[in-house]
Amino acid sequence: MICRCFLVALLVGSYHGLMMSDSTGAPSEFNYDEALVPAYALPELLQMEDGSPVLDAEDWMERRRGEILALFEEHMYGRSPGRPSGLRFSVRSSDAGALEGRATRREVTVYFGPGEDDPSMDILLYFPNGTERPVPLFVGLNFFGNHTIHADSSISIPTTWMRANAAMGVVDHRATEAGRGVRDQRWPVEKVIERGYGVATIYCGDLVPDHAGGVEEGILGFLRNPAQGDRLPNEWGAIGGWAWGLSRALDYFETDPDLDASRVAVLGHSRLGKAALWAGALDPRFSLVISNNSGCGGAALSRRRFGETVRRINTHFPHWFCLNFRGYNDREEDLPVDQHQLIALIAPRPVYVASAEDDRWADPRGEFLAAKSAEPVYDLFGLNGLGVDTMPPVNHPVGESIGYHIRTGPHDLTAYDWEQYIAFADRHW
Ligand code: GTR
Repeated sequence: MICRCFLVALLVGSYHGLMMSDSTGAPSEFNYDEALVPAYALPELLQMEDGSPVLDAEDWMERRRGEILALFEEHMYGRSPGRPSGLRFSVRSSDAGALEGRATRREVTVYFGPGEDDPSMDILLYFPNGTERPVPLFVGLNFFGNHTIHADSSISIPTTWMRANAAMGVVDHRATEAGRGVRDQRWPVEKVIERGYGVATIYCGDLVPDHAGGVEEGILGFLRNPAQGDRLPNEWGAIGGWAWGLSRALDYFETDPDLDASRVAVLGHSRLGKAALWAGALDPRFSLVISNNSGCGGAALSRRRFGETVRRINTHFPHWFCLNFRGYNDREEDLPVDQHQLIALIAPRPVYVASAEDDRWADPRGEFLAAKSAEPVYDLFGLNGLGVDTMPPVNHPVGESIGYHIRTGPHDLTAYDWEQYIAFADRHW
């Protein structure tokens, strides 16, 4: 039963012209009251579409997993193409004297077509010197350019379109020198290197520019069949495109003898955390998957309608999901999937879901419950998931094959978060 005042909140929320936010940064006219979360039933994980039960890991891998993946493609993220035939890599630079000699910095351009003007993405990599080869690594997209993650003056600055953001040094929708290192607190490169891992990042706008017209540009426009006409209802959007780019980075890692492509953790924050989860679900080569504050359309259960809703995300970000997803605006209960199934698609590989206490917009409890509800699939593999039944207190990480924490503070990717991810990777690798 959906209570009336909650419906009113939703209707008001769908008018987003005058968005107010409270001290936590959460837009205020959405539901933040646990008592107003509608009653819901999650779609079955362990029942095939023909009604028969999933009895073991083989049933899951051979049959049920594919059914669920197809539903996510059809109704939510859209269908992604595979590796393009024209894919090629060019190492732009490699410097073994980076970070005072502690690391190697490498920049690699991945071309998606044969032409020099075809879309491409730049991967920035740091990996430790003097450790065993090949090196396991973390890979994630960034919001405002590779040069923002570290003050290192040798990092190339992206030339592709960028969202306006003066604090990130963006001028006329282009990155500038002023952005160098402005996001270094989200990317503790030295710390990751010290712990023996590499770190790789790509500017998300190299793949899909993050604006409503982005579906016509970048790789989405480039890989579209010109004869097709309008955008198809199940055609991929930005999240699909970003996830696809992460897999293309993995294609490169497989060719680089310094890197261990069998131990790559894909991680992402917020919208890029949604992309990391979808990449991990689609591409079983990722050995570990990390969702940082990914919220609606990421780790949070849609049916709870707590904080960001399906209508709001489709309205504000019409380019993120496939067109079919809009059919579930205000109809979350009719979605054939929910986000516990996205997490379950990663099994038996380890997955980590992280929330932040003040990030109510992303629905921390909904993220925890999705992780918890994915456990039956890990059980099929004889693996322990979270190891707890209720949400842990703040700053108390839990879990074996499914890691979870809620930390104090706002929507962000922090040193605390990284510390847990590195420890999780230590345990699994
Ligand atoms: C918000 C959006 C969230 C999340 C966030 C971000 O505006 O509503 O779903 O993706 O942006 O990416 O920082």
